[in-house]
Order: sequence, then C-alpha cells, then structure tokens
Amino acid sequence: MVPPADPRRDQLALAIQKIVDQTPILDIHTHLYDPAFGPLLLWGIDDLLVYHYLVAEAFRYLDLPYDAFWRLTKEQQADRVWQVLFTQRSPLSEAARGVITTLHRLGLDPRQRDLPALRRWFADWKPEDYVTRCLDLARVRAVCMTNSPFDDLERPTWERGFNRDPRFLTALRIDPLLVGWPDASRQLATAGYLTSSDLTQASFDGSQRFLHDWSQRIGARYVMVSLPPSFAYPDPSVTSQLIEKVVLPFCRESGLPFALMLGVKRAVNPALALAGDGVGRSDLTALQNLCAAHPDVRFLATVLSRENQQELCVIARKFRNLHVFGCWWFTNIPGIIEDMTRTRLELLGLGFTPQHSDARVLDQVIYKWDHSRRIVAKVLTEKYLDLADAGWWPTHQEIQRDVLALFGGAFETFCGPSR
Ligand code: HDL
Ligand code: ZN
Repeated sequence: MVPPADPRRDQLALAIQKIVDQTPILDIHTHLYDPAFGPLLLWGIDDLLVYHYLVAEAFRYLDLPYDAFWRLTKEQQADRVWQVLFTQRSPLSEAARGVITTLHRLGLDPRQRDLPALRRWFADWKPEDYVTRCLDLARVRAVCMTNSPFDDLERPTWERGFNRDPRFLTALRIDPLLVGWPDASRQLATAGYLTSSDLTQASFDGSQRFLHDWSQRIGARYVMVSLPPSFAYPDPSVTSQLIEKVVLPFCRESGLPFALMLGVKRAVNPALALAGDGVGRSDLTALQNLCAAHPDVRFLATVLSRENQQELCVIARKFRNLHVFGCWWFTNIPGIIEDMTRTRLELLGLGFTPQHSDARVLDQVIYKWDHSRRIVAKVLTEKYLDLADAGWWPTHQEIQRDVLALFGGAFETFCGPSR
C-alpha cells in the first residue's frame, strides 16, 4: 500500500536525519588508545592505509610475497596500498571508501592523489590536538579501549600510571586467559597469581584475583573475550571451565558485564598477520545457556556471522541479561548494517546498541560513524514513518530520547553505574 502524501512525513524524515547526525556517541568497542600510550595510538594517512582490512584487500592485487610486503616500511606499505586500491582502481570497498570519507571530512582533497602532500598535512598535527579534532568531527563523546594486561607494550604504561583522558574508557580484554591458558597461566605465575598451570581451585582463585586487580587498575567498564565458532557452554573445554570457574564468579562479584564476541576463526591465513582472521557460524546455544544459567550476570554480545544475527536477537528477547551490540568486523558493511539494524529494531525495539566502530586508527572514527549514522538514520526513518502511518507521530523529543539510547545510553543503563 503506498503511504498517503503528507508533508509531515518529509518533515519527520528531516528531523530524524538531523537528530541522528548530531547526537553524540559513546563508541563501546575500539582498539584506540589514550594519547598517554604514545605510539600505540595509531593515526594519520599511513596508519589509515595499512589498516589490516585494506592490507587484505591490497594483497589480492600485489605481486609481492607476503614476507616481502611485511619487510617494507609503513610508508612503503602505504604507497603500495594506495597504488593498487586507490590509483589503479576506484576505492569502492567499505574500508577504502572510509579513507576517502575521512580525508574529505578533514578538509583534504583525496583526488590530489598526492600522498607526500597528505603526509605533510598530517605531520603538522600534535597527537593530543588531533584526538580532539577527530572525536569532535565524529561527534564521539567517549570511546572504550581494548585493554590487555597480556600486552607487553600496553602493560608498562598502566603499571607506571598516567593522567587519564576521560574520553578514553577501558575494557579488560582476556582472550589469552581463556584461549591461551598455557602461556597465560605462566604469565600469571610469574606475576605471583598462580603456583601452577593446573586447573585447580587455587588456579581459579588466583585468576580471579588477577581479573580483580587489573579491572580495578584500569577502571574497566566490562570484561571482553572473542571466541571461535566452536565455542560451547557448558563444556569440558579449558575455555568453558575458566568462564565457569573464574570469569562468571568475578563478574558476579564485581558487577561488571561479560562481553562475548563470537564467531572469529583466528589466523585462517597466518601470512596475513592481523588481516588473516576469518569468520564462522557459531552455535549460539552456548550464549543462550550462559544467559539462562546466570541470570545475575550481564552479558554483552556481538556475533561475526551474518547467519547468526536474527538468532542473536531472539536470544536477547528471551534473556534480559543480554545486550546486543554492534555490526562487528565483516558485518560492518552497509548492506549488512542496514539488514541487522532493521531486524534488531523490529525484534528488540530500542534495547540494543546498533554499532561500535572497532576503530584501530583514530581518524577512522570519522568515517565509521559517518557511514553508520547514515544507515541508522535510513532505517530509523523507515520505522518511525511506519509508526506514523499507524497513527503514532513521534515528537522530536521522543526521537532524541530514542537515539541517545541507541548511541550509548541503553548500554550505560544496561551496564549500570561505572564502579
Ligand atoms: O577481536 C576483535 O576485537 C576484533 O575486532 C579484531 O581486533 C579485528 O582485528 C578487528 O579489528 N576487527 O574490526
Ligand atoms: Zn575489536
């Protein structure tokens, strides 16, 4: 049925677009770093171009052995990515278009095709000023970092202590503990938390103390892990035992949510390094069992396979201790973002967080949020117009309330007050 011609529909669409464009965002999962971490905070044209998404795409055209590429300097790598993805062909992929959006929003003309000139422009910025420039352009009020006590480059800055930039929140990332127990348990033993790698109650208690000490040190908003499609719970696996005996008791005691990112196949092509991970369809029964067995623990979840998305929403409908978030990684492309956001709105209403940037390079927040705001606005307009056609015209205040919830408010309400 064609909706009636009504000028109020166009006015409503414009109001939604403006509200979505202008509402500040809490970006709940990134790989960015507080400027205090120095070189760990990646930014500028060369880091943008050697982003592992673009490296994977560039390798499809480069007549270069993997190790020959990795031996190049960052600038030389960026030159080759620019050549094969931007100069020799149109940058139509999401990650390539993202570079163009970012440069354009920064006021630069990418069609100059002049990398040296672009490098000179970036070289004039001080990191702390550029942080403000990028977050303001993206209208991002704060980001959650991905903080790992197992990262030898990151840990010393936490141990030394530093003045925090309040725009950089923290998340305790524990993949090594849950999927690399042999090495992680040796690190915990060296740090005095364990006396052996045996899966004994003493080891579980020591690991819980480790989580407690580090979540306190960094002021973590949540605990996070990424797990393969094969993850099962309950299960005799070491991962599942550690979740049962260490992570869940810690989350219960601390009140911190447990964030699960499911469906990543690590290193399907190891020669691609960070770019070498793949995707697999998960058995979400594991997540369903976790939510059902532990109603007093809050779970955040995002899944990597497109095929899992509707099922994830249904599980969230069954368990109010589950908050769905983001279009993660290989789902972070316009066609899938639109489909996922529509399904989530139609199954969950406003009780989810449609997007996180997963930015690894500071400047990426500009394009990742520009691109996603546009899609969220499109789907929201469709749904509010459906509502209006049913006789319920939302006020601008109601739309602003709803968008604030989608852009971080619902997450903050779900997580409860920061501890
Ligand atoms: O495990 C994760 O947090 C993923 O987001 C990986 O870091 C991945 O490399 C990535 O950056 N995806 O966007
Ligand atoms: Zn990530």
